[in-house]
Amino acid sequence: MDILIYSPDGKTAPYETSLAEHLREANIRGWQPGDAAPADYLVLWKPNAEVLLPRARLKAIFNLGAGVDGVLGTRGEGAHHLPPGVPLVRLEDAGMADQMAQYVSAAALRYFRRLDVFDAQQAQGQWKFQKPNRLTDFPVAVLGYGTLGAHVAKALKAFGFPVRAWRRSQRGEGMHDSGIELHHGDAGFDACVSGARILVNLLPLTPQTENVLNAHLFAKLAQGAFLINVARGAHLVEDDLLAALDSGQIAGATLDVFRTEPLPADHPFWRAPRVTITPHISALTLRDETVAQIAGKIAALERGEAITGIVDPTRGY
Ligand code: OXD
Repeated sequence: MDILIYSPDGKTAPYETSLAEHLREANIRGWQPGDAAPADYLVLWKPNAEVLLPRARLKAIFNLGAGVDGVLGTRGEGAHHLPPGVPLVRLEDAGMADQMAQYVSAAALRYFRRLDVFDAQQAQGQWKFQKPNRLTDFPVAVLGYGTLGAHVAKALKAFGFPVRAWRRSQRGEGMHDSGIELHHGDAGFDACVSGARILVNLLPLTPQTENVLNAHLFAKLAQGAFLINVARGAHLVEDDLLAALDSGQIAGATLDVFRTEPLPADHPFWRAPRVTITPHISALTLRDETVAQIAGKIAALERGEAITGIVDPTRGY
């Protein structure tokens, strides 16, 4: 069995070594320009078009991340580069769900416990009491209720936040899951976000979700709401956020993802006092967990078994 690994930075060696430990009989190679040789499996992140050219024997393509917009393109334009009939498989959790839950909980609790306000006071040398918030006044809306979104929503619920969540299609569950109020489809979107104090974005990036974090949506949240974006920069209309911060409609934003990464030095977010910036670290791809998951799926496919995590390229996730 031949496995070909591609990463835009060319640093495939640690993945080659680690995969070889799981799949001892496999021939594993890192992609080099001009490599059009057969491969049974491709393991990749943000591939160029050449990597995806039709390749003899190809059985599946594994994405080294949860979001597949790096393969399909922001607007799904890359879908037609995929070799026909070859499933694209995304990473499921692989240690990311716990990291996401920690990051989002930390950001939500920071706003709820007003640590952002105390930070600002400290910078002014101010010792000043702030009335505590009540959890009942802090409904959280989580956009995206897949593997990561559901884990995040449950973590927030465990802290006592009233949590609502939205996903595009209903998957058998009713209107509640573990105390989380669930909403679906276009009809359920407003009910999920209306009056929310914290908006958490975990949506996949698709043509339908690009620019979803915009002035129209911000106006539906509670006055002085907070935004936590851990999905993709292209979900956010940046000028709308800056205007909502100016007007006070949004009181603070924690952003881990940006349209251009690294965030350019002259970007206004760097100077926006109520924007917290982190460098796309909310949930890192952990090599050991990732490789174990991919190797397990390759072994299952070789045994002729079905696997989970197969992406529907027309939906984009
Ligand atoms: C992912 C990411 O999609 O790292 O997994 O952003």
